[in-house]
Amino acid sequence: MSDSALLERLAGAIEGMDANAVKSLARDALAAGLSPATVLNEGLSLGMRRVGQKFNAGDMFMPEVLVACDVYFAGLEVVRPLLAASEGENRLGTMVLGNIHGDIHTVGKNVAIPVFEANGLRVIDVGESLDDQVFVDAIRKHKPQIVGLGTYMTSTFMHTGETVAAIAKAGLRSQVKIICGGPAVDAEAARRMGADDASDDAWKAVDKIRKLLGK
Ligand code: B12
Repeated sequence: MSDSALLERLAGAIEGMDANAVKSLARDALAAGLSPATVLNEGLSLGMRRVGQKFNAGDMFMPEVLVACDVYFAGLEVVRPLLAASEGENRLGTMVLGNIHGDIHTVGKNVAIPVFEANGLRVIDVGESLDDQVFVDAIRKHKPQIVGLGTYMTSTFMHTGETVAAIAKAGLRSQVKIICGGPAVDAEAARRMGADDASDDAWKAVDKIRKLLGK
Protein backbone atom coordinates (compact mmCIF):
# COMPACT_ATOMS: atom_id res chain seq x y z
CA MET A 1 0.00 0.00 0.00
CA SER A 2 1.30 3.51 -0.79
CA ASP A 3 2.20 5.91 2.03
CA SER A 4 -0.72 8.20 1.24
CA ALA A 5 -3.15 5.25 1.16
CA LEU A 6 -1.87 4.12 4.58
CA LEU A 7 -2.30 7.61 6.05
CA GLU A 8 -5.77 7.89 4.52
CA ARG A 9 -6.79 4.55 6.06
CA LEU A 10 -5.45 5.70 9.42
CA ALA A 11 -7.55 8.87 9.24
CA GLY A 12 -10.54 6.77 8.17
CA ALA A 13 -10.13 4.49 11.20
CA ILE A 14 -10.48 7.52 13.50
CA GLU A 15 -13.55 8.76 11.65
CA GLY A 16 -14.91 5.19 11.83
CA MET A 17 -14.04 4.99 15.57
CA ASP A 18 -12.09 1.73 15.15
CA ALA A 19 -9.42 1.52 17.87
CA ASN A 20 -8.03 -1.88 16.80
CA ALA A 21 -7.61 -0.79 13.20
CA VAL A 22 -5.97 2.48 14.22
CA LYS A 23 -3.32 0.69 16.27
CA SER A 24 -2.41 -1.83 13.60
CA LEU A 25 -2.45 0.82 10.85
CA ALA A 26 -0.18 3.09 12.92
CA ARG A 27 2.24 0.16 13.35
CA ASP A 28 2.05 -0.59 9.60
CA ALA A 29 2.79 3.05 8.77
CA LEU A 30 5.84 3.08 11.05
CA ALA A 31 7.00 -0.27 9.66
CA ALA A 32 6.68 1.18 6.15
CA GLY A 33 9.25 3.80 7.18
CA LEU A 34 7.01 6.81 7.81
CA SER A 35 8.30 9.04 10.61
CA PRO A 36 6.29 9.21 13.86
CA ALA A 37 5.65 12.93 13.20
CA THR A 38 4.22 12.13 9.74
CA VAL A 39 1.99 9.40 11.16
CA LEU A 40 0.65 11.88 13.71
CA ASN A 41 0.46 15.00 11.53
CA GLU A 42 -0.82 13.44 8.33
CA GLY A 43 -2.69 10.37 9.57
CA LEU A 44 -4.06 10.57 13.12
CA SER A 45 -4.46 14.36 13.04
CA LEU A 46 -6.17 14.29 9.66
CA GLY A 47 -8.77 11.92 11.11
CA MET A 48 -9.29 14.11 14.18
CA ARG A 49 -9.66 17.26 12.06
CA ARG A 50 -12.31 15.55 9.96
CA VAL A 51 -14.12 14.51 13.13
CA GLY A 52 -14.11 18.16 14.24
CA GLN A 53 -15.47 19.28 10.87
CA LYS A 54 -18.22 16.65 10.97
CA PHE A 55 -19.13 17.66 14.52
CA ASN A 56 -19.33 21.34 13.54
CA ALA A 57 -21.47 20.43 10.52
CA GLY A 58 -23.84 18.42 12.74
CA ASP A 59 -22.84 15.15 11.03
CA MET A 60 -21.35 13.67 14.21
CA PHE A 61 -22.55 13.96 17.79
CA MET A 62 -20.57 14.57 20.98
CA PRO A 63 -20.55 10.95 22.22
CA GLU A 64 -19.08 9.94 18.85
CA VAL A 65 -16.48 12.71 19.07
CA LEU A 66 -15.43 11.45 22.49
CA VAL A 67 -15.10 7.87 21.16
CA ALA A 68 -13.12 9.19 18.16
CA CYS A 69 -10.84 11.03 20.62
CA ASP A 70 -10.21 7.75 22.46
CA VAL A 71 -9.35 6.12 19.13
CA TYR A 72 -6.98 9.03 18.37
CA PHE A 73 -5.33 8.47 21.77
CA ALA A 74 -5.08 4.70 21.06
CA GLY A 75 -3.16 5.53 17.88
CA LEU A 76 -1.06 8.02 19.81
CA GLU A 77 -0.01 5.31 22.27
CA VAL A 78 1.74 3.59 19.37
CA VAL A 79 3.44 6.73 18.06
CA ARG A 80 4.10 8.81 21.16
CA PRO A 81 7.05 6.86 22.64
CA LEU A 82 8.86 7.31 19.34
CA LEU A 83 8.06 11.01 18.99
CA ALA A 84 10.28 12.19 21.83
CA ALA A 85 13.21 10.33 20.33
CA SER A 86 12.51 11.63 16.83
CA GLU A 87 13.27 14.92 15.10
CA GLY A 88 10.36 16.70 16.77
CA GLU A 89 11.54 17.16 20.32
CA ASN A 90 12.29 20.72 21.45
CA ARG A 91 13.16 22.11 18.00
CA LEU A 92 10.76 25.02 18.42
CA GLY A 93 11.11 25.58 22.16
CA THR A 94 9.18 25.04 25.37
CA MET A 95 5.49 25.78 25.95
CA VAL A 96 3.73 26.11 29.28
CA LEU A 97 0.09 25.22 28.61
CA GLY A 98 -2.89 25.42 30.94
CA ASN A 99 -6.52 26.42 31.18
CA ILE A 100 -7.54 29.81 32.46
CA HIS A 101 -9.42 30.02 35.75
CA GLY A 102 -12.92 28.50 35.55
CA ASP A 103 -12.25 26.31 32.52
CA ILE A 104 -12.20 22.54 32.99
CA HIS A 105 -12.43 21.42 29.32
CA THR A 106 -9.62 18.92 28.70
CA VAL A 107 -10.35 17.19 25.38
CA GLY A 108 -9.09 20.01 23.11
CA LYS A 109 -5.96 20.48 25.19
CA ASN A 110 -5.22 16.76 25.11
CA VAL A 111 -5.71 16.66 21.34
CA ALA A 112 -3.52 19.74 20.85
CA ILE A 113 -0.57 18.65 23.02
CA PRO A 114 0.67 15.79 20.80
CA VAL A 115 0.28 18.01 17.74
CA PHE A 116 2.52 20.63 19.37
CA GLU A 117 4.99 17.94 20.49
CA ALA A 118 5.16 16.36 17.05
CA ASN A 119 6.01 19.78 15.66
CA GLY A 120 8.94 20.42 17.95
CA LEU A 121 7.58 21.92 21.16
CA ARG A 122 8.30 20.54 24.61
CA VAL A 123 4.92 20.99 26.28
CA ILE A 124 4.50 21.39 30.03
CA ASP A 125 0.81 20.91 30.85
CA VAL A 126 0.11 22.78 34.08
CA GLY A 127 -3.56 21.79 34.30
CA GLU A 128 -7.07 23.22 34.27
CA SER A 129 -8.94 26.09 35.92
CA LEU A 130 -5.74 27.73 37.10
CA ASP A 131 -5.15 30.81 39.18
CA ASP A 132 -3.09 33.33 37.24
CA GLN A 133 -0.26 32.84 39.72
CA VAL A 134 0.17 29.23 38.50
CA PHE A 135 1.14 30.58 35.07
CA VAL A 136 3.56 33.05 36.68
CA ASP A 137 5.20 30.32 38.77
CA ALA A 138 5.39 27.92 35.80
CA ILE A 139 7.07 30.57 33.63
CA ARG A 140 9.66 31.21 36.36
CA LYS A 141 10.26 27.47 36.78
CA HIS A 142 10.28 26.21 33.19
CA LYS A 143 11.45 29.33 31.29
CA PRO A 144 9.22 28.68 28.23
CA GLN A 145 9.35 30.73 25.05
CA ILE A 146 5.58 30.41 24.65
CA VAL A 147 2.58 30.22 26.95
CA GLY A 148 -0.63 28.55 25.76
CA LEU A 149 -3.86 29.62 27.44
CA GLY A 150 -6.68 27.09 27.07
CA THR A 151 -9.93 29.06 26.94
CA TYR A 152 -12.88 27.00 25.74
CA MET A 153 -15.69 29.34 26.76
CA THR A 154 -16.27 33.02 26.03
CA SER A 155 -16.22 33.77 29.76
CA THR A 156 -12.76 32.28 30.24
CA PHE A 157 -11.43 33.74 26.99
CA MET A 158 -12.49 37.16 28.30
CA HIS A 159 -10.28 36.52 31.34
CA THR A 160 -7.18 36.51 29.06
CA GLY A 161 -6.41 40.18 29.86
CA GLU A 162 -6.20 39.46 33.58
CA THR A 163 -3.89 36.48 33.10
CA VAL A 164 -1.64 38.46 30.75
CA ALA A 165 -1.62 41.36 33.26
CA ALA A 166 -0.53 38.98 36.04
CA ILE A 167 2.34 37.74 33.86
CA ALA A 168 3.28 41.35 33.04
CA LYS A 169 3.08 42.42 36.71
CA ALA A 170 5.57 39.65 37.54
CA GLY A 171 7.95 41.21 34.99
CA LEU A 172 7.78 38.18 32.68
CA ARG A 173 5.73 39.43 29.72
CA SER A 174 8.72 40.28 27.50
CA GLN A 175 10.16 36.77 27.98
CA VAL A 176 7.20 34.87 26.49
CA LYS A 177 4.79 34.91 23.58
CA ILE A 178 1.20 34.13 24.55
CA ILE A 179 -1.34 32.27 22.41
CA CYS A 180 -4.94 31.44 23.36
CA GLY A 181 -6.69 28.31 22.11
CA GLY A 182 -10.20 26.88 22.07
CA PRO A 183 -13.41 27.04 20.04
CA ALA A 184 -14.45 30.48 21.32
CA VAL A 185 -11.24 32.44 20.63
CA ASP A 186 -10.64 35.34 18.26
CA ALA A 187 -7.14 36.53 17.34
CA GLU A 188 -7.99 40.25 17.23
CA ALA A 189 -9.73 40.13 20.60
CA ALA A 190 -6.81 38.15 22.05
CA ARG A 191 -4.40 40.86 20.91
CA ARG A 192 -6.61 43.58 22.35
CA MET A 193 -6.40 41.74 25.69
CA GLY A 194 -2.60 41.68 25.52
CA ALA A 195 -1.94 38.17 24.15
CA ASP A 196 -0.05 37.68 20.88
CA ASP A 197 -2.43 35.44 18.94
CA ALA A 198 -5.20 32.83 19.18
CA SER A 199 -6.36 29.77 17.29
CA ASP A 200 -9.27 27.35 17.31
CA ASP A 201 -7.20 24.75 15.44
CA ALA A 202 -4.07 23.08 16.84
CA TRP A 203 -2.54 22.49 13.42
CA LYS A 204 -2.98 26.12 12.31
CA ALA A 205 -1.72 27.19 15.73
CA VAL A 206 1.62 25.50 14.99
CA ASP A 207 2.19 27.91 12.08
CA LYS A 208 1.23 30.86 14.28
CA ILE A 209 3.61 29.69 17.02
CA ARG A 210 6.42 29.31 14.48
CA LYS A 211 5.84 32.90 13.35
CA LEU A 212 5.66 34.22 16.91
CA LEU A 213 8.97 32.54 17.71
CA GLY A 214 10.53 33.73 14.45
CA LYS A 215 11.21 30.15 13.25
C1 B12 B 1 -17.12 18.28 25.59
C2 B12 B 1 -17.64 19.60 26.10
C3 B12 B 1 -17.82 19.72 27.49
C4 B12 B 1 -17.44 18.64 28.47
C5 B12 B 1 -15.93 18.71 28.72
C6 B12 B 1 -15.30 17.35 28.90
C7 B12 B 1 -13.80 17.46 28.93
N1 B12 B 1 -13.22 16.65 29.76
O1 B12 B 1 -13.19 18.23 28.21
C8 B12 B 1 -18.28 19.05 29.72
C9 B12 B 1 -19.62 18.33 29.66
C10 B12 B 1 -17.63 18.81 31.08
C11 B12 B 1 -18.51 20.54 29.45
C12 B12 B 1 -18.89 21.44 30.42
C13 B12 B 1 -19.24 22.76 30.16
N2 B12 B 1 -19.30 23.35 28.95
CO1 B12 B 1 -18.60 22.54 27.32
N3 B12 B 1 -18.37 21.83 25.61
C14 B12 B 1 -17.96 20.67 25.20
C15 B12 B 1 -18.02 20.63 23.65
C16 B12 B 1 -19.32 19.90 23.29
C17 B12 B 1 -16.88 19.99 22.92
C18 B12 B 1 -15.50 20.49 23.30
C19 B12 B 1 -14.49 19.57 22.67
O2 B12 B 1 -13.99 18.66 23.30
N4 B12 B 1 -14.20 19.79 21.37
C20 B12 B 1 -13.27 18.96 20.59
C21 B12 B 1 -11.84 19.54 20.71
C22 B12 B 1 -10.87 18.66 19.94
O3 B12 B 1 -11.89 20.84 20.10
P1 B12 B 1 -11.33 22.12 20.82
O4 B12 B 1 -11.57 22.08 22.27
O5 B12 B 1 -11.77 23.33 20.09
O6 B12 B 1 -9.75 21.98 20.63
C23 B12 B 1 -9.12 22.22 19.36
C24 B12 B 1 -8.58 23.64 19.22
O7 B12 B 1 -9.35 24.59 19.92
C25 B12 B 1 -7.15 23.54 19.62
N5 B12 B 1 -6.77 23.85 20.99
C26 B12 B 1 -7.24 23.29 22.11
N6 B12 B 1 -6.59 23.77 23.17
C27 B12 B 1 -5.69 24.65 22.73
C28 B12 B 1 -4.78 25.44 23.42
C29 B12 B 1 -3.96 26.31 22.69
C30 B12 B 1 -2.99 27.18 23.44
C31 B12 B 1 -4.05 26.39 21.27
C32 B12 B 1 -3.20 27.35 20.53
C33 B12 B 1 -4.97 25.58 20.58
C34 B12 B 1 -5.77 24.73 21.31
O8 B12 B 1 -6.77 22.19 19.43
C35 B12 B 1 -7.89 21.33 19.29
C36 B12 B 1 -7.73 20.64 17.93
O9 B12 B 1 -7.70 21.59 16.91
C37 B12 B 1 -18.08 22.16 23.30
C38 B12 B 1 -18.77 22.48 21.98
C39 B12 B 1 -17.82 22.78 20.86
N7 B12 B 1 -18.33 22.94 19.69
O10 B12 B 1 -16.62 22.92 21.05
C40 B12 B 1 -18.78 22.71 24.54
C41 B12 B 1 -18.54 24.14 24.94
C42 B12 B 1 -17.06 24.48 24.85
N8 B12 B 1 -18.95 24.14 26.35
C43 B12 B 1 -19.62 25.19 26.69
C44 B12 B 1 -20.17 25.43 27.98
C45 B12 B 1 -20.98 26.71 28.15
C46 B12 B 1 -19.98 24.54 29.04
C47 B12 B 1 -20.58 24.62 30.44
C48 B12 B 1 -20.67 26.01 31.08
C49 B12 B 1 -21.95 23.96 30.31
C50 B12 B 1 -22.82 23.99 31.51
N9 B12 B 1 -23.82 24.84 31.42
O11 B12 B 1 -22.53 23.29 32.48
C51 B12 B 1 -19.69 23.68 31.26
C52 B12 B 1 -18.52 24.44 31.89
C53 B12 B 1 -17.37 23.63 32.33
C54 B12 B 1 -16.21 24.48 32.74
N10 B12 B 1 -16.30 25.15 33.89
O12 B12 B 1 -15.22 24.51 32.06
C55 B12 B 1 -19.78 26.13 25.51
C56 B12 B 1 -18.96 27.39 25.57
C57 B12 B 1 -19.78 28.50 24.96
C58 B12 B 1 -19.06 29.77 24.98
N11 B12 B 1 -18.73 30.29 23.80
O13 B12 B 1 -18.81 30.30 26.03
C59 B12 B 1 -19.48 25.21 24.28
C60 B12 B 1 -18.85 25.90 23.06
C61 B12 B 1 -20.86 24.58 23.89
C62 B12 B 1 -21.86 25.61 23.39
N12 B12 B 1 -21.95 25.82 22.10
O14 B12 B 1 -22.54 26.20 24.16
N13 B12 B 1 -18.33 20.82 28.12
